Amino acid sequence: MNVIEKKCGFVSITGLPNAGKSTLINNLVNEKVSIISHKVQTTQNAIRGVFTKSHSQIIFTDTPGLILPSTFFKKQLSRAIFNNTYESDINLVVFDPNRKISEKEKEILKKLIRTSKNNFLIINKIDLVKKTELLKISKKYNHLFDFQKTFMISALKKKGLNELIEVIMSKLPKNKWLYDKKDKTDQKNEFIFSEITREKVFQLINKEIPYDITITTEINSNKITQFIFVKKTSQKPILIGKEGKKIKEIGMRARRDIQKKINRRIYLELKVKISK
Ligand SMILES: Nc1nc2c(ncn2[C@@H]2O[C@H](COP(=O)(O)OP(=O)(O)O)[C@@H](O)[C@H]2O)c(=O)[nH]1
Ligand SMILES: [Mg+2]
Repeated sequence: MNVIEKKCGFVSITGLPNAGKSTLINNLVNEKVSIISHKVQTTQNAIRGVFTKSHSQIIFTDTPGLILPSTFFKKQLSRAIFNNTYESDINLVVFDPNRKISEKEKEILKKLIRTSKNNFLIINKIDLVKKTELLKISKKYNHLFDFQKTFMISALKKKGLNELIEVIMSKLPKNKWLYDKKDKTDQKNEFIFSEITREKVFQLINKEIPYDITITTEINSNKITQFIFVKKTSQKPILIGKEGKKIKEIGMRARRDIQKKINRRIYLELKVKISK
């Protein structure tokens, strides 16, 4: 009998904040599993996105951007990223070629790359940078760090993603699949809906709201209620806006994305609360 053995592996997506990691995971698995923002540190938990094709399954994990571990919270976050990549089969290190890296960041990246196996250099946002510049950057980073392969992609424009998937698939270990063929993530709808609304808050409100707002979601058939918890009383009117315009716009955009995700109409109610 001719049985094709299944392959399955873990691929972590790492790099500095704003490099395009979340955009990449969403476009690799063709579904919004992680939220995008120009604001740094929006991805708080390690988020999984699953890609399955013929006999191969790739489990991607999006991580919060690497940050200099200055506070206890950041130290924990940073440790979580390192643990995650340590267990991965491949580590994609994503760079924004428009951004210079500091000496401290260089050290952190070196440590990350040293403790991970199969590191791939991913130069993202090639739609914004000249080819000659990209080659220079590739040379520089390959000299600085120990990469097995280099890819130049645009996560946003979906350029170079198929090639990346092909190479990853060729390196997957023989393993049982962990997810069903049709699964794209292991997150519950409640979590995904909260993340969608969090993304809209960041899109519509700039500096006044910190990234550590909490959103909870309750689903009651077609009625969804979300509580947005802010830390300070002063943040509440900012979220609500003049005559409730801000919160209305947040709700409209979130509802649109949620409906697209589950393919049916819903009623969305948002409530802003001060967390104790
Ligand atoms: N022009 C361009 N922008 C991108 C690309 N990939 C990501 N971005 C933008 O970069 C910003 C940060 O993206 P995000 O995925 O949240 O980065 P993360 O912090 O690494 O997860 C967003 O505004 C994205 O739209 C790309 O390939 N080209
Ligand atoms: Mg992100």
